[in-house]
Amino acid sequence: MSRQQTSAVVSIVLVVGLLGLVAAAMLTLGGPRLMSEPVSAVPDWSAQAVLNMGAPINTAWDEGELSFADDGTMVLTSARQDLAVAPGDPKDLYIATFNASTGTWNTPVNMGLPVNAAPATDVDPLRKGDDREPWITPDGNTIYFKSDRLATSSPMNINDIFVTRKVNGQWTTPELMPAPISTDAGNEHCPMLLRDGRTLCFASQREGGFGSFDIWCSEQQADGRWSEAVNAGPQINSAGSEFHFMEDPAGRWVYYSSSRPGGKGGVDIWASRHLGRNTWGPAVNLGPLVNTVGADMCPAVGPGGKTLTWFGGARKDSLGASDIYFTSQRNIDRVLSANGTP
Ligand SMILES: [Ca+2]
Ligand SMILES: [Ca+2]
Ligand SMILES: [Ca+2]
Repeated sequence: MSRQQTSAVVSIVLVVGLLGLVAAAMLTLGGPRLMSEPVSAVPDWSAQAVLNMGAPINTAWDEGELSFADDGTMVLTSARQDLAVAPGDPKDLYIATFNASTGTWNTPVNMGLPVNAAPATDVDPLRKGDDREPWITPDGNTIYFKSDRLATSSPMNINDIFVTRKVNGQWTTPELMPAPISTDAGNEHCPMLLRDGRTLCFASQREGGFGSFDIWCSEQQADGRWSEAVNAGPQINSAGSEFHFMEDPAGRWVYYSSSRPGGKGGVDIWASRHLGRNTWGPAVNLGPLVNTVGADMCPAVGPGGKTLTWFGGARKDSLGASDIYFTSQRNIDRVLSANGTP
C-alpha cells in the first residue's frame, strides 16, 4: 500500500468514525434534525423525528393503511396472524384507541366478520380475504375500504370498494359501492371521502387515465346516486401508479402515493395544492424525511392535524415487514412552504 493509499484509508476511517459520532449524538438527542435548523432553535426533538409508531400498533407482520376519526380513533390494516379472522388471511381491518391515562395505544381490535372477510378460495382463487385501506369519516361512523371478497377471475376485478356504517354501536355488513365507483374492469381501491362529505376519490385502472392506477373522484348527487367519476388530471396522475388520495383538514393540500419519476425510489408520497374544484397544483415530493428508496405510501392526517402518518417497509427501525410511521405536520409544512405557498 502506497503512502497516498494509506493516507486515503486513514481519512476514510476518520470520516466514518466522525459520521458515527454525529449519528450517535443525533440518536441521543432523539432523532434526525433538519439540516437548516440551528441547533439552539429545536428544543422539541421528538416532534422533528420520523417515528416508528411502535407496538402494539406495529408488529412483526405487515402494517398498512390507516386513517383517523376526529376523536382520534384509528382504523388500520394489518396482516398480523395472531388476531386474524381466519388462518392465512392476508389482511384485516383493526380499530385502535389511545389510552390517555397511560399515553399509549391499546392493542388494536380486529373488526371481525362480516366487516372483514376470511379467505374464500373455494369460490374463486382471487377471494383471499384481503381487506385494507380503511378510510373513516371525521364523525367516526362510516368506513370506506377495499376488499377482494367479490373478486372474479378477471385480473381487473380483484378489488372493489365497500362501505360499513356504525349503527347502534355495531358495524353493518359491508355494502358494495356500485358503479361508477366499483367496476368489473377498474380494480378500484384506496377510497377517501373529501371533507365536503360528498366527493369520493379512489384509485382505478379504468380506461381513460394516464396509465396504471389513477385517482378518480365521484360526487354524490341529491338523490343519493354517484356521478360518473372524473379523472383528477395530469398534475396528480402520471403514467405511473397513483393511489391513496387524501386532503388535509383545511382542504388546502392533497397528499397521495405516486410512482412517478423524480422521487426517492419506489412509491413516494407527494402533495399538490387544492386550487379549486378538481383543480390541483404541481406534484411536490415530501422529501427525504418521509420518502426513502423503498415504498413509502398511504398518507393520513393524525389526530388534531398535528401529524402525518403513512407506512413503509425500508426503514431499519421496523418491527418487521412494513410498519406505520408518523412525523410532525410542521416538518411537512416546511417542505411544502419551500415549494410554494404554505
Ligand atoms: Ca410490521
Ligand atoms: Ca381478511
Ligand atoms: Ca397513473
